[in-house]
Amino acid sequence: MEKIQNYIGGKLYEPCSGDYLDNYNPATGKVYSLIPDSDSSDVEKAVSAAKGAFPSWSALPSEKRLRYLMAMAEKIEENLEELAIAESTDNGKPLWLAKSVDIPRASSNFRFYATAIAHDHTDCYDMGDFALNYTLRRPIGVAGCISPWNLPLYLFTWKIAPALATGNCVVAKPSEVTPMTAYLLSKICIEIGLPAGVLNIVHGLGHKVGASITEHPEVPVISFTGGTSTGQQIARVAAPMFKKMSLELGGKNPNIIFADCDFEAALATTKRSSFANQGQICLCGSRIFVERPIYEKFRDAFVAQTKKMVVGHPMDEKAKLGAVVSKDHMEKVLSYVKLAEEEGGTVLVGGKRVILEGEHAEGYYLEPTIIEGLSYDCRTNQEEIFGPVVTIMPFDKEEEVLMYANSTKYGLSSTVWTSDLKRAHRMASQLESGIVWINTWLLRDLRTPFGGVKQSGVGREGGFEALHFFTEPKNVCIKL
Ligand code: TXE
Repeated sequence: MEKIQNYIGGKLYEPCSGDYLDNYNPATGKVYSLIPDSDSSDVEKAVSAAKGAFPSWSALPSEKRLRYLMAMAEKIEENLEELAIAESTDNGKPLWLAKSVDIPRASSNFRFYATAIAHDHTDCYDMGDFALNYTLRRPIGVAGCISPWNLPLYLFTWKIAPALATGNCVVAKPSEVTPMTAYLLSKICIEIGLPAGVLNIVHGLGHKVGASITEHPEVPVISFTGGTSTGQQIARVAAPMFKKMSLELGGKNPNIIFADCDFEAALATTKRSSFANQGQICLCGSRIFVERPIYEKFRDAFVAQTKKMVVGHPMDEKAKLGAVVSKDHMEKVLSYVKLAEEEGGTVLVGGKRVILEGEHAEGYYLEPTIIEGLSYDCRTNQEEIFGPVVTIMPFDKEEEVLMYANSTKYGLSSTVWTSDLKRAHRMASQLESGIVWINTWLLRDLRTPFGGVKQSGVGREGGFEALHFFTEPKNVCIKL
């Protein structure tokens, strides 16, 4: 049984405790590897390694750091197949999805930030003959990066890349549910000769390893992606310590479809925005609102096409959906289907566990599920389910659907389908979310600010937002 190891000070180590946790393959429901059950002593080792590496790493000229990040990007590309199989085995997502989205994006994350620091600049405020101001942007020190299980390497590197690019050193914790690609990344770091201590990866449980990173007095900046309640817990600890925090949390995103939309495009994309990655993307459009004139036509076409979607094991090329990430999560999602029916909803398609043949019989597979007949403010329409479950309902007026869309405690992303340009701008300006897609979904330009409002988080990732998050500005004013 493979034993994953921590990566600290440039080397691979067993956890100080010597203890390990089971790592399950969601496609079979079986344990297939072991994860270090690390604790605060492993975090202490990692923080001191990061502190030790910081002076020289932060002093490196950016074009030197750029080369290390480019080498990471290239090695990830070279190891695409192995990384994709590891990701798909660990998370349950179809292999074709890991190969086409997760791993290529991990490579792009490193490449994007490597080149960003080659062109970054700061400001100068010229007061004529009187004085001159210039802004210095300097790395902060040891950054704590904590990431979730839904897009493991994709989101892990989305934090690590800008943190390293700006000259910080990192103590990173992947989710204990999907540790494998982070472990393979540590081997890539060793292969490319990343200086010891620049990146440290400590595996283990959130309340032990994650909490140790969050509360460590020598980790002044925390970048977190995960559940809203965990984000609240992190903020409770880090805020009184005046740590800088980026919190990318949950979502309950509206998908608003007007009668004047491009019907086929809206239908095709809605299938993806509803069920991609088994609905385990914080950006999924889990609440679908359709203008009444096309409501029945759209609903019936969406149900008919969803019925045809294949749920299969991750290595099955025909599988549109693979396994959800864990038994607990499968049961959580099924409990929401039950709640929806208790709240008066009707399951139009799906709603049940799928039992596959042979070695996959105990895997965690769920049918893509569409539910109608619920009120906009019931729990099913207000709480994040984070599985292949969407609700659908009609609306008559813009003001009505805006009220529905903005009615949750979340505000991460929204999607609007219309051919009326004025209405598109009007809706975009009134929707309470950090991201609005018009006639598309999940079209990503890494330069754009990424993040949500309300309980979807604090701060933004992406582009220069991330470079500014991982640096401290200092204004120097010289009297002439
Ligand atoms: O997230 P957690 P989970 C949502 C989704 C999901 C829920 C919980 O609704 O059902 O969050 O998912 C670490 N201090 N999203 O359990 O618990 C933990 O070990 C420090 C949305 O994965 O937030 C893991 O590495 N760290 C999200 C990371 O936090 C702690 C994607 C995320 O775990 C900690 C995933 C603590 N006290 C889930 N407790 C998105 N926005 O994309 C846990 N962790």
